[in-house]
Amino acid sequence: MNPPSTHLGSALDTETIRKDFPILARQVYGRPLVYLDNAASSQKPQAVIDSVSNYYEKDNANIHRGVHYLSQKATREYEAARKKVQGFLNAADAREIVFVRGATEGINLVAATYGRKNVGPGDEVVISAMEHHSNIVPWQLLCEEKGAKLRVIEVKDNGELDLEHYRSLLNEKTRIVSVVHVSNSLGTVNPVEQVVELAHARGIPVLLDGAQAVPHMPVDVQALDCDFYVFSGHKVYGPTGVGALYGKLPLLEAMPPYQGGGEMILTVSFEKTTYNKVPSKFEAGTPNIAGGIGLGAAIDYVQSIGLDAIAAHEAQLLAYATAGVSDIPGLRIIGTAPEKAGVLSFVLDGVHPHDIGTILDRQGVAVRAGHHCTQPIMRQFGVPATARASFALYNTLEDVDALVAGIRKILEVFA
Ligand code: 7TS
Repeated sequence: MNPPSTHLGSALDTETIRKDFPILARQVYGRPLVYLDNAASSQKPQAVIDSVSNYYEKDNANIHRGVHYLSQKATREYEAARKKVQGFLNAADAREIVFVRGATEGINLVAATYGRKNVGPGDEVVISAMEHHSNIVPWQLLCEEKGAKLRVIEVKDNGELDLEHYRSLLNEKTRIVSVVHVSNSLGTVNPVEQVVELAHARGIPVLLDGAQAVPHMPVDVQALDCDFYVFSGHKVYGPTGVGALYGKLPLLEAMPPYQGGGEMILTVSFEKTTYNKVPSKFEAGTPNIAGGIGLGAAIDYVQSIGLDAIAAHEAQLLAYATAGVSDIPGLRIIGTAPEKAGVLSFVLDGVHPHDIGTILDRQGVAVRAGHHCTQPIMRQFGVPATARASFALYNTLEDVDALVAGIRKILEVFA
C-alpha cells in the first residue's frame, strides 16, 4: 500500500508513530486534536505511561535504603534510568547525571551551589536576551545576594545571538555563562559550540539550557564540552516532575550540597555532617522514582526512532508551516534565524495572541499564546506576546494545514 501523500518524503512514519500516543486519538470540541504546544509539554507514548504504571503496580518501594526485594528492584530501575540519561547526553560517567525536577531546578541548583561558591561582589554572570525566565531569575537572585552583575548577550533582529557582543562581554570578572541551546519562543538554535569555546578560552564554565534541544536533535555533552547541561523530562515525551542536570564530575564534586536531607549525607551528628558522593549529594529526600523510570522509557522511545530522523521530520514541518503562513496578510513571524528548531512564533496585525489561541483552540488546534516566560525578548520584538506553534515527532503536514486554515479563519472573524 502506498503511504498517504502527506507522509511522502518525511523522515518518519508518523501514521505508525501516532498510534503510540493514545491522547492523539481524542477529540476536543468534537474535532480531532491537533496538538501544537509541544514546547510547553509533549504528549506521552504508551511505553512511558506503561512504565510509570508498571512501577506503581509491581515495583513500588523507596530506593537506595531498603534491603528488601522491591526496594532493590526499584533502585535498579531508577539507576538504570540514570544510565539511559547518561547515554542520551553521551556523558562520560553516570555520576555526572543528577536527577532534578526539571530544567528549572537544574539551573537553580547550579546557581545556588556553584554560583554561591564561585560568584562574589563585582563578579559577572553572562546570560542572553532570549533566555527563559528560569535561566534569568536564579542568576538575578544570585547576583543580588552577592553584589554581582548580570550581563546580557544581545540578540539580533532575526533572533540570532550576537556573538560579537558576547565576545565583548567576556572578561576577567566573568564567573559563569548560562545560555539556552534552543530558544522556546523564537526557535533559534544557538551556536553553543562557539559559546563554550569562547568562554573556555578564558577559563569560564558554561551551562546550557537544553529544555528545547533534547527533544529535537542529538545532544553530545562531551562534544559540546559544556560544563553543565539541563533538560526537563516532560518536554521529551517523559513524565512531569523529573529532569536531569549534567555536570562535569570535578565540578560537581567541588560544589557544596543543594538541599539537606536524607540520601545526601554520609554521617550526621549535631556537631558535623559529612556528605554523600556525587550525585547523591545533590539528591536529598525521596526522589520522583516513577518519573525517573518513566524518563528512562521516554529516552528508549526517542532513541528507537532516532534523533536525526526526528530533527529531519520537524525541519520539514517547520519549512512547510513557514511557507504556509508566508502569504497570510498581517502575519509576522517572530524569530527568523537561519538555524531554527520546530517553533513558529507569530503575531497577527490587530488580533491579540490570546484571541488567536482561543479561536484556534475552538478548531481543535492547541497552540500557546503568551510571553512564553521570555518577557525580555518579547519586549525587544515590541510585542507583549505571540502565538506559538511548536512541533513534535508525531505532528504531520495535515496538522500544519489545520493550523494554517485556522489562522485564515481568524482573519475572516476579524475582517
Ligand atoms: N528553559 C527553556 C528553554 C524552556 O523552554 C523551559 C520551559 C524551561 C527552561 C523550564 O522548563 P521546566 O520544565 O523546568 O518548567 N518552557 C515552556 C514553554 O515554552 N512553554 O511552557 C513552558
